[in-house]
Amino acid sequence: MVFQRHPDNPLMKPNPLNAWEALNVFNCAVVHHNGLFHMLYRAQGRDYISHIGYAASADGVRWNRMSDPVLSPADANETRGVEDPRAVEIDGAFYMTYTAYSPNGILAMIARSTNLITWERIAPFERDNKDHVLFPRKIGGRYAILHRRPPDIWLAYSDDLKTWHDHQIIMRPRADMWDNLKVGASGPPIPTDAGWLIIYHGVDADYVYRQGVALLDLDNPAKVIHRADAAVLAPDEPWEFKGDVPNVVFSCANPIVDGVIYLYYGGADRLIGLATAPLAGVLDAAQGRG
Ligand code: BMA
Repeated sequence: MVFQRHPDNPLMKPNPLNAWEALNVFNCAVVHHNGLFHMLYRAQGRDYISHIGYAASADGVRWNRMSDPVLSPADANETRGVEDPRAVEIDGAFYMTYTAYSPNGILAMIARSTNLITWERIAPFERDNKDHVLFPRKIGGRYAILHRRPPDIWLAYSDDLKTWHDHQIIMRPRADMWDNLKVGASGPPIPTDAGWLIIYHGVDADYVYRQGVALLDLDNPAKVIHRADAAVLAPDEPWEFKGDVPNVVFSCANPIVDGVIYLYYGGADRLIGLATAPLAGVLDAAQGRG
């Protein structure tokens, strides 16, 4: 596999002292900003309602957690939780995409912050949609987003983060492969000279969640330059096979520090782990080399 697991995995476990994060801590956003790693992580208590917690780290491995969540259910669309945060910095502000969950179903949301702690909801993105993640810079003067109308990964554009245009499918599940059931974006697309490197999750008919890579055109990310055949991370450790939902490695974060991709992921919807790989090696995989 292209990514190597950190020897200290799992890096974060549920905290029985806080009811809201006593059962599961898993899918997380991570932003590296001004020399510090900032994590926003999905946590569940025994009521299975998801909140989003905050943690900071100097090395990306040892984390200092805030005792209260930074985002909790706030309205009728969020009564069952706020899930799966992904975060980017665009023009000096931070944007978090997350999924609101309630008896009404799921609703993809967008929020904004200037300090990563206090979040203001901007607007819903779309109902029955999730796995949405903003590109870290505008493309052709517009905001761009990857999103998921099941079972495919879509692309869309906006001038104001409220109204979205030019929706188009960019990647579908592939028959007879590890991503044959559904696909969704992982962390934010990574700009490189060769194109946008994207990490995504694929699900197979046995509901195993793996991570894969592809390369999109820089100016027109609807154009997939290459998509690697093989997964770059797949469940392999006991805590990835068994937890709340079995056989899951699910990532919402891939910050780059000193040329290394830090792939943070939830293992079996219960714990948080880290796998790393040199950017150059992942780019080779995404281009079908090496
Ligand atoms: C997806 C999301 C993730 C979760 C995964 C595996 O649909 O809800 O939050 O990690 O399923 O259960």
